[in-house]
Amino acid sequence: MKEEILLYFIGTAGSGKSTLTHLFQQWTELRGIDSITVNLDPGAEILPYEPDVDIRNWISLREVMETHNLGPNGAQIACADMIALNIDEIKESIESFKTDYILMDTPGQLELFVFRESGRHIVESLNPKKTAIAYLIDPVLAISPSGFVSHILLSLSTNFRLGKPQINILSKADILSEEQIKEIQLWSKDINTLYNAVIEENPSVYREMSEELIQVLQSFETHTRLIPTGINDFMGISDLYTIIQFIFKGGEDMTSD
Ligand SMILES: Nc1nc2c(ncn2[C@@H]2O[C@H](COP(=O)(O)OP(=O)(O)OP(=O)(O)O)[C@@H](O)[C@H]2O)c(=O)[nH]1
Ligand SMILES: [Mg+2]
Repeated sequence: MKEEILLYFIGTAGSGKSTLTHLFQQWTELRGIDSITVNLDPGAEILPYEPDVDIRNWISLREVMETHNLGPNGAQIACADMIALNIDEIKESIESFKTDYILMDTPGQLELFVFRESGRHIVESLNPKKTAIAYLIDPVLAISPSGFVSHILLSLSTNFRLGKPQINILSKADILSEEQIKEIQLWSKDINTLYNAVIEENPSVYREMSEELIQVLQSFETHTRLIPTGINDFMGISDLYTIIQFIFKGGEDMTSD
């Protein structure tokens, strides 16, 4: 029996979704765990991996732009809805692979997948009970305390919309120093440190609003923990894998099957 766990990589544009999809696949391959990759980005021009299922076989951003005389943003919206319309065929194609991990690389613009109905429809149409979300936090955007808080709020919105187990990832952590990683992790673990850092960053702007925002984060404390990942030596991938195994199998490791 294959696990057939769907793992969606979601994050802001350029946060490293496609790279992490590829890294996770390489990591599973090295450990003899079956996985496939699914590209859900109709506008992807170059991917670091060869997708097993590719939305571009059904929908092409360029074609939609030309046929409907749309600019790139309008065409992305049209494409997002077209993916949902083709979901039965996509599902059939995914199910033809009997595999343990189905790695779903989502489109660059997070809002297309998270805020439009089509993204939720896709998640609910494929195996929703075996679905987890890897939410990528781009360190370029999370290096300041206010940037970090904003990103965590976006992660919470994603969780609110999709309602699936979600793991926060600090992607591209190899571009940060060890001190920077520790500092961001401290913000994620200790709400008071985060609050003080936000106030220190800009007291006049943040003093009033931060208290309430931090209270919101405090009540969702588990969503503020995060795993640093990076391209060097599969940084963080085994931690991510362990958490997913824990979510679906209570911690049982498939490599020991
Ligand atoms: N140093 C470093 N660079 C990374 C890492 N992951 C991604 N990048 C770089 O960041 C850029 C964006 O990476 P992608 O994997 O294409 O990000 P994405 O989220 O799929 O991008 P879109 O689909 O266009 O939104 C590329 O130049 C990658 O080489 C990482 O772990 N470390
Ligand atoms: Mg991508």
